Amino acid sequence: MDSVALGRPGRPMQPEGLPRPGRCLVMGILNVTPDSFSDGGRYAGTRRAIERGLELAVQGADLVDVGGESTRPGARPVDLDEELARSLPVVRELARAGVRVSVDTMHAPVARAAVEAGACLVNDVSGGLADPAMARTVAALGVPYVATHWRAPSHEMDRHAEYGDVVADVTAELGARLWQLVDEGIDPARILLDPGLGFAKRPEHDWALLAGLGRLRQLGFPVLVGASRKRFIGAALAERGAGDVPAAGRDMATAAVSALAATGGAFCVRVHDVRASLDAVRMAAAYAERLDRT
Ligand code: PMM
Repeated sequence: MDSVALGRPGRPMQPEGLPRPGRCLVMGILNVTPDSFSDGGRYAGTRRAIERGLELAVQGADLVDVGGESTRPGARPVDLDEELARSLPVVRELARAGVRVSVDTMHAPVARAAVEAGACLVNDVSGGLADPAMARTVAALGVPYVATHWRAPSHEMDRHAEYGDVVADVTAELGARLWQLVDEGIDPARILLDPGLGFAKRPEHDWALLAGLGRLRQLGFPVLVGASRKRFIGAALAERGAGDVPAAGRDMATAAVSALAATGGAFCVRVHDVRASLDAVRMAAAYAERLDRT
């Protein structure tokens, strides 16, 4: 079995267990961490985080992605108990309130506990590389799984941002990863791929991947794009001679990138500002419907 065969051209790009609104999905970000790069500390308390999760759902998030460990460049890993203590009560309460919750974790015990607490998707920025038990755990849980392109832990990933053709390299590395994930029991119908913008990538790599989503999609799997407030957006917004626009000023540009990603065929975008990206992907869907393909 090779990665192309895995993707089975013609296979519907709709993972089992996720909604079908007829547009790109919008996943709202809920970092229950003191140190994430753009919202670290804002939702660190359980009660505040639950309120924020409910707010994201009201704003129209198709999924609320709860994470208890920062993955920003340079971040140090947190203790498993700490990650569980941060994310589990939030997952449980939101799921109880009827919110569709995903869990952003690289650790199998957290993935398992979160799904048992009501999460319906595991979002693993390491694509199963950080924890050798992750693939088998997700296979047993039977939930959709986001496999992100990843080369190294956050504290050393910047040293691994070397590529020939970044789109070809990321596609090949994710293709090889898929092979192993399926080999370890994950149902291919439940896998989503993610190019991992900002993870061992420099801004030029992120732009190339965004513009090259079509090549990644040729693997035959739905693609999730996590561009929200990332450095490549701040760099592209910088006025001549000035520094990058800070994270807090990147939401409108993020929405524009969401429209670009949706137009490029993304299945889901992961964002901080749900309302703006929801409008953006709706515009992309309306545009795609009328696109002159002659
Ligand atoms: N980026 C971050 C965290 N989780 N998950 C996926 N699937 N894709 C991403 O690009 C991604 C992610 C880091 O950003 P944040 O600190 O704003 O959450």
